[in-house]
Amino acid sequence: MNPGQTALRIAPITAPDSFAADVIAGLTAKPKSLPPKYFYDAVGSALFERITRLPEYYPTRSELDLLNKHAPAIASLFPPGCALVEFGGGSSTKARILLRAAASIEAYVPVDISGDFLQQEAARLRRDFPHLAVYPVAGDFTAMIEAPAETADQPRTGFFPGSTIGNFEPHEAARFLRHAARILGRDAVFVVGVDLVKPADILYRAYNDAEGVTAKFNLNLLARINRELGGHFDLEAFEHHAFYNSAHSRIEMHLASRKRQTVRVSDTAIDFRAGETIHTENSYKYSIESFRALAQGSGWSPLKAWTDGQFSVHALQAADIDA
Ligand code: AVJ
Repeated sequence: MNPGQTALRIAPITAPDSFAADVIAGLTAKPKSLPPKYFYDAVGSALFERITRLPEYYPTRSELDLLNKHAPAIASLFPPGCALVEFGGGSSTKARILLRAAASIEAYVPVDISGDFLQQEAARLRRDFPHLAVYPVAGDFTAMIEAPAETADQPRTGFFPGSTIGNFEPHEAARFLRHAARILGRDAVFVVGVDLVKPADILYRAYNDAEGVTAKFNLNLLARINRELGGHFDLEAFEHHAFYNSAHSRIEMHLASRKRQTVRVSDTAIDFRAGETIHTENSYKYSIESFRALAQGSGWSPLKAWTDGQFSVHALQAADIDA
């Protein structure tokens, strides 16, 4: 390696791939479910990119506008010489807004399961921000034990955009926030993007777009099982269902069997009743207040929140655990 060039740090931080085991467990459970993290193979990631540009899917546009508009205010909260740790930072589009605004960021640590994407992105970032140290970590960010040793002496800032936190059950979100507090350490600031509760028709349209891209994204999970695990799903025999469950403040996505059928996945036969669904995703929505309460109960003090009425960006400060 050339002197002066930053080492690419890919640390194995998860158990070997458990896709097969998770799929069989989910499809043999009652009710059937699959973890949403498996949406994002190459095909699924490309479909998600298309979702973010759909007219009905407001969250990405809202969050980008909020970050652009308030980047100086957000950056002013960062400790000098800090390392920015992004949870799920595969494409650094949103982090770049903070990197441009905050001269205080000395290092950037994107943590993502897609290792190839991370490598490409790290190279581009080093070119665009020559003074920035980039330490990519390939792995599941919920399983990350600690920040890279290279950042041990730097104060840390966390970044968790996209309302990815909405994929967690509220108690899991609380656990993740506490976990992030441990990784980020004393005096850390944490910037979290959170989608807001709003009228059901707007939410419905955001997950039932006219072009059918979200349906393709959902069905790709079955296509991926066919490709990678020798599954025998007929994609025509399942349909995309997405609806707002107001009792739980969450969008639910399901794949519904159009008929009674048996589908073989490697050595396991899975029976479906007509209309039976596989629950593939929850996307929890919060109010500013309900998210603040969640953060407050999970090791963080709310510092500030920015919103356009649709989406919110929260800045949290690590609560002093010794106090
Ligand atoms: C990436 C989890 C924030 O919940 O809105 C988009 C994923 N699913 N359309 C979301 C998603 C269907 C997205 N998150």
